[in-house]
Amino acid sequence: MDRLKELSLLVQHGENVQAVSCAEKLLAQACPMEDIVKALSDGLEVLRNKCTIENFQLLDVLLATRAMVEVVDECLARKLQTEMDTMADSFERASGEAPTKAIVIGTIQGDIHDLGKHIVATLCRFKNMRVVNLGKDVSVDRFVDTAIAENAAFIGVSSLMTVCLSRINEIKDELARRGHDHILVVAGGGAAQQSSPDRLNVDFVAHDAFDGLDFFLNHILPGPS
Ligand code: B12
Repeated sequence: MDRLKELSLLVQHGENVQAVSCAEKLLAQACPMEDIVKALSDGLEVLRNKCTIENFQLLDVLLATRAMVEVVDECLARKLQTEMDTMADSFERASGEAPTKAIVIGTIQGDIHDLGKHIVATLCRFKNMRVVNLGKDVSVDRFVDTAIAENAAFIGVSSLMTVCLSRINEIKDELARRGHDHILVVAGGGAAQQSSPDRLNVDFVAHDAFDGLDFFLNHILPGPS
């Protein structure tokens, strides 16, 4: 069987140990990280019908969730760390100091899904961004207060729950009201992806974690934090 397909199935069945070992083999074969993240997402996508208001098979979904998080933390993060360590010497020599640009990231109020956001936070951290992770169920005020206090360049907001989307619209207005509308707002997650930047009143809607990362990296200007 195709190894990426195997990884999806292992995650779907909550086989955490085997999923980690399968992902390690994929990385050893130089499989792109984008393909691994897609396989993880596909594994959870299949559980959609076990996670409805009427049919909530919590154990199955949580076991799959655990398998996905372990692959991200034990395989992808470790691989990114190794790449960073390899680059560190030459980078420090070239620039004198590590660059940091802050992103404040969280899941919008009312929504407790945080796996996608966790992947984005992991990728950003290993791209030398300073990540302030507010967790889940985060109010608009908390996003805005923290972004201003941290002198952040970006707010990354995740939403998988359609009913929570309307709150995202308020972030940019609240930033503008406080004179900080230079902070760029990027939305992501299954529900946000169904919408548009205009409808969500954000600067960008990311279709996956790498799409978001590209936006951040393309909009990082030199300067403090
Ligand atoms: C896992 C899961 C859960 C877990 C969450 C565990 C956790 N720690 O996150 C648990 C069991 C807790 C859960 C609970 C519920 N869930 Co649920 N859940 C899912 C499931 C199966 C997978 C979601 C997931 O993590 N996918 C994998 C990640 C990696 O994908 P992702 O989030 O899309 O992220 C990727 C991109 O979107 C992007 N991204 C995400 N966020 C961001 C942010 C930024 C800034 C950027 C740049 C990119 C980005 O990066 C990621 C990698 O590319 C989905 C079905 C689905 N496939 O979406 C339902 C789903 C999201 N759940 C759903 C529902 C209804 C619920 C419950 C209400 C069920 C209930 N009976 O109570 C509760 C929610 C309670 C609440 N208030 O939030 C619905 C939502 C429907 C809707 N559109 O409103 C879905 C879609 C299932 C369905 N019925 O269709 N759920």
